[in-house]
Amino acid sequence: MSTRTAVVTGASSGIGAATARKLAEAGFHVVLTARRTDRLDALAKELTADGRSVAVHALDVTDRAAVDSFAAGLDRCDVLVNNAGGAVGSDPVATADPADWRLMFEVNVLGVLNVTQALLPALVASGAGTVVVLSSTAGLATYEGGGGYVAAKHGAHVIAETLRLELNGKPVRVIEIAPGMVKTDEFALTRFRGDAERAAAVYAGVAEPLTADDVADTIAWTVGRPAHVNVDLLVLRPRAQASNYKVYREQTQ
Ligand code: 8X3
Repeated sequence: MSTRTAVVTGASSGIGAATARKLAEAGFHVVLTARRTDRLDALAKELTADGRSVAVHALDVTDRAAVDSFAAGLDRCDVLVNNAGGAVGSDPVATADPADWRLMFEVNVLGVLNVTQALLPALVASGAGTVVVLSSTAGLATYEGGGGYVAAKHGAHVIAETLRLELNGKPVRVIEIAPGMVKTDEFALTRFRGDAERAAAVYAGVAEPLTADDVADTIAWTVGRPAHVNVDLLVLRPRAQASNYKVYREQTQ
């Protein structure tokens, strides 16, 4: 029997890369996917040197034909981690650019749909499949300026909820992970279109925002539960964040 295989989307950085590491450490053969293969290659080299089993596949989750051909080439799939996603812009609904919204819907909603649909037959065939959907606390409650991202993450949340109902009776569980404030190299920077000052302000005075490792550790824990145990939805935030709005910030001067 071949090794259990986990596919991670958006594995080139942040939560995706950290999750790939944890699952490889847990003994999975991990298929690292993302658009930026140079980063995947570097991660694969590091993991291989540590004796882990990994493969790299360039993948844009919004490209359905590419997703289908990726799925057709996979020997097996036991775990799918739908991690690829992100926020672009922080404009109010009244003035937001529909192009930003389209982009966020493409990656956060249709990306999850594309990859999940394509890998579902293999996940069912595994006899004990797991679909992880990385949503966000933005998928459960809204905030001003969240607009398109909040709407898209609500979409991801609804995919997880609906899929769980539809798969009832099949050997596939659906786990939703909803992180709050996570400090990664890219999330806030992308949201603010490269404005490093605005990106840094998100975390200003917050003693310990979550790290990508914190989230990856949680994902690996849920995936590691026995197959009959389904962690439906797990919300995690740093202690300093009591809600999307209420964040404790230490005075810096
Ligand atoms: C990221 C959390 O609060 O920036 O998914 O929307 S938040």
